[in-house]
Amino acid sequence: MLNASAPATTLVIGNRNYSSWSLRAYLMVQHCELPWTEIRLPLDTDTFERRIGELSPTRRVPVLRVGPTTIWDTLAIAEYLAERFPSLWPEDAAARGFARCISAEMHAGFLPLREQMPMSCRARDRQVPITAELSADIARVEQIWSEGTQRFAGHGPWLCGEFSAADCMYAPVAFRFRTYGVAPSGRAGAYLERLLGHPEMIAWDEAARGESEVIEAAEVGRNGSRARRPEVGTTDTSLAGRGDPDANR
Ligand SMILES: N[C@@H](CCC(=O)N[C@@H](CS)C(=O)NCC(=O)O)C(=O)O
Repeated sequence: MLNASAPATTLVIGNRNYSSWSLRAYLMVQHCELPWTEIRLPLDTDTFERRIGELSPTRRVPVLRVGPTTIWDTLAIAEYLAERFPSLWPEDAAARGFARCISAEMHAGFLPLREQMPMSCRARDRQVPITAELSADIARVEQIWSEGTQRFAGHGPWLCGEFSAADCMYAPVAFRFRTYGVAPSGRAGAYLERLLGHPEMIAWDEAARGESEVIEAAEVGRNGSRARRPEVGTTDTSLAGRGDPDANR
């Protein structure tokens, strides 16, 4: 924990219901037990447009502000925090290496998953077509979750043993899987339940339910009826409905 003379820390986030990158950073600062104040700018609103420029050089959230220092981009926030709170990465070198790899992989990839299954914590029973690209992303997530929880089980029950930044990076996938009915089996399934049961995930989820903003573009797959269209390269069109791409949430 920081001492009393530590500079004020602020986390700029979007709506809890929709902002998956904000969720990741929130879990990180909470894990570090860092006292912080929140600036919440709901995405796609005039408030966001009016204020984001003065807070974020990329006009995106999350942004961490510690005294005069501004840190943007979730992976950079993880590394910045980990300099003072090393427990944000696993202690074991092999686990730490794996955690960094899969965190980078999430940060740089999984675009079909992020586009085709936008996070909306409140939403349930949504159905979208499982395109070949989406199916590959889901399979890769399941593989990572199975491998991590098996290889590092000796250090703890999380993705790389002890709870770490890697769990934060994959946390929004848990809300997505719940919304779109993706139910991994075995170790990956158990890990999904563990993530959804994390106290900070429950707190975030409850706060999301209290939010009133609705971003229609992220509310896809209602009754399997939105924007149905065939996909190039689709191997499974059994699920109906595809919403608007939204990689930025
Ligand atoms: N690479 C950035 C992505 C941040 C991002 O895309 N944030 C979204 C919200 S989850 C955003 O600010 N969107 C606003 C916009 O694109 O106007 C990170 O890792 O933090």
